[in-house]
Amino acid sequence: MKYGYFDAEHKEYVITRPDTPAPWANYLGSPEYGAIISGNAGGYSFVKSGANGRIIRYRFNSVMNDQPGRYIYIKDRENGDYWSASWQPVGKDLDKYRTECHHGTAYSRFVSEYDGIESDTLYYVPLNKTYEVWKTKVTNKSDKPRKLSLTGYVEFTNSGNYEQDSVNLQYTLFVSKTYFRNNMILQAINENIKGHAGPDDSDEEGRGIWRFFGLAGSEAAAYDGDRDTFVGKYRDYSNPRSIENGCSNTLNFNTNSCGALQADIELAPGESKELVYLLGAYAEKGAKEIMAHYQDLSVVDSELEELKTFWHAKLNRFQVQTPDDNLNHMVNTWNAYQCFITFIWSRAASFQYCGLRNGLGYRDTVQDIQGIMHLDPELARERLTLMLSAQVNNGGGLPLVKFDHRPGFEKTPDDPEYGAETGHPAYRADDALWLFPTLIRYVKESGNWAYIDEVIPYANKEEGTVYDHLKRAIQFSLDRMGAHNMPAGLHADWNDCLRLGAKGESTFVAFQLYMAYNVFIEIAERKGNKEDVAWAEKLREELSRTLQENAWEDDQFIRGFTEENEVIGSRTNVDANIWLEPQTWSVLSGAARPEQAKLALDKVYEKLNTKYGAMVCYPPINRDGHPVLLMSLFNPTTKENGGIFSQPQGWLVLAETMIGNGNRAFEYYKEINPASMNEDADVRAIEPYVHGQFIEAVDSPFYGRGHVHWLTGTASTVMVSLAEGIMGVQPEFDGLRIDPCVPDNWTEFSMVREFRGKNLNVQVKNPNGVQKGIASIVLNGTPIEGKLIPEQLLKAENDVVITMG
Ligand code: IFM
Repeated sequence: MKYGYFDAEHKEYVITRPDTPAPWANYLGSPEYGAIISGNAGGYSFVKSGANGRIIRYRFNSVMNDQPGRYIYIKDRENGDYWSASWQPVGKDLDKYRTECHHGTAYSRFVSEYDGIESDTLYYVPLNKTYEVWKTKVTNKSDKPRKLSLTGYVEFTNSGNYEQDSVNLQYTLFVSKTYFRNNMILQAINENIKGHAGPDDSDEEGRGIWRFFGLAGSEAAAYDGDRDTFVGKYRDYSNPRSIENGCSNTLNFNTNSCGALQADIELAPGESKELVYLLGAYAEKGAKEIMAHYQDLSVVDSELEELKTFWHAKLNRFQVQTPDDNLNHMVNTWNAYQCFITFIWSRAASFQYCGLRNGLGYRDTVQDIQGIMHLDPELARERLTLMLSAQVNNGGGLPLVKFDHRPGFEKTPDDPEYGAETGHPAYRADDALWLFPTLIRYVKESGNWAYIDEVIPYANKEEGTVYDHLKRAIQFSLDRMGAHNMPAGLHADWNDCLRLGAKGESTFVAFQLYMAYNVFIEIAERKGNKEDVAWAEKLREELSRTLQENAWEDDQFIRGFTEENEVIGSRTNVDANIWLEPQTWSVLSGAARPEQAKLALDKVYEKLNTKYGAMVCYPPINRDGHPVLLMSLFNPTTKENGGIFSQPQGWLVLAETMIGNGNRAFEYYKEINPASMNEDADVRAIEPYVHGQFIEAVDSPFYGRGHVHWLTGTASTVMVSLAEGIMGVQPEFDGLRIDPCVPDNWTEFSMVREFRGKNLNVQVKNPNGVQKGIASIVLNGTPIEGKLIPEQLLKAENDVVITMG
């Protein structure tokens, strides 16, 4: 079943059937003021923290699903019939109720029509503002005058902390009150208390925590501030008492609070009326200023334009036109936008993440940076600097970088306080090693070679140049080697479910270390530091020998060793006898010999591939728990336990392009491209325009179903595999290499790419149907030697013609 389509021109996904198999969401605003909204206007908003600054409710795991949200009810006052501007919560018969939800870049728009009344409702958070705007335009398309009531509705939390709000009712029910003043419902929490530290605004005397829900464009004819009065006994959001009977001007006291504002309007045939609802965590003075800003409703148009310009300018730095529309939609809009959302929000808030994590995960964040590198290298640099400052002076990364991170003063996993505060009691083996692929991408994208010598503090004490940080990251692994002279797996490597400990070893981390040596050698050579080059080359050779002697088994790499020297991921194991990560990373790191690379990737194709992507290991563990392989916690075929884990799919696509297999790389890409499932959306369930964390694998009763939408490292690995692998755009220190690896039936494609402030319009021709290889490059009419387009030859605008062959 198909529920919508991609609108490439407007960079939107348009949901045409609102009864989607799961809530299909969009992100508005930023973590300063964040809002998540589904295709039925379900979702929640928060200020600064999804866990502690939640201002409106959304019930996870609840029936009704995907409620509550940002509702606008429309009622015909003459016949008493009512519906909502989004299909839910009233849920009218879809034969009579026509609707489209346009999810765009940081806005969502719902255009609906029922019984001759059209509503066009836009939700957004203005750029760099900390409140949200809902603008609705209602048009009478019938041939008779209509008397309508429009009621905007939100269910406030009684505490910003969503756990307190959900469970500590003996307290939170008795601290909130609502008022109706100046066309707004004002909610006060702990109104008598001064000096709250929470993110919500206090009044001018510093009292209380305040939120507001206001109406501009019409006087409120009636209101409610008490949720239970609004909904009414034994009813729900599909049939609230205050919609059937009209709002009753009831404010809450020792009950749940809400904001409901009813506007009564009359429309002649063809006439339209516009209203704006405003929501935020402001006390009366601030709220009034915001309300005043919207007295002229046309401000909404300019704010929407500003948002679009902001986002589209970022996305337009890299646009492709290939024979595959589904790939184009993702590269040009949705994968790119998801990379930004994941980068900005980390794992803060979604319909699965509640905002409980009080910081940035080291590994996730350093990888997320790669996804936006080509679109905003300066933003990437800022975050990279933060992550370098969260490296401990022993070279390891802090597993969690707190939102209030103070470089130079942090406790580390060596201090018990750090584990107690963050829930991370020990180092993970991979964290700081992610710096290598990310940092080298930054320097090559930006050309900012001086960054290598920038001095950045360590998390706990001391400081060093970026170069020094890299050297210490290597040293961290060298100080923690196991019996086979491979890095220990510690508390986890990329795979959170591997507890290899201080002596168990991880081939994944060994490949990461191998890549680290390569990057370090490249940088040290360019710096002219021969001693360091020799040091790293010797270590790389030793590691290569170790890997060849201990980690290669006929046609696959093993996953590692337990502390008891048991082999994980051996072809002779009963469970989990082939793993995806070491096969892909053996290639990405350059450690696999050419024949091993081919064998290892062929093995993946043979044993792990499915029509929805490659499983992370096979067979899943389906027996007693294993102290090292924690994935046995999960149902087989799920997540790390043999699920089609989405993040490694990007590594797989990239690895195939590195060995020149364009056909297979593209086959894998199609398998995991959410857009490929647009026509089959019931199988995938989650949004066809964003990646999720994993897909249930072959033996699942729900094979193909996706989970954990939006905030996932998949966004960045897949984007890198598309940009660098398939499209082949690889920045180098001195220029841009464009070396595509594509299916052999792509005869022609093009792209535009910004590189260091210059624009390149690239036409690629593939007359002989090859998968990889460059016959010629013509830059601005002049042929150039080799595959690298030198930076110094670039003008402001450039035409590049590449012929593959
Ligand atoms: O790598 C991790 C990530 O950090 C969190 N989600 C699961 C991944 C694989 O275990």
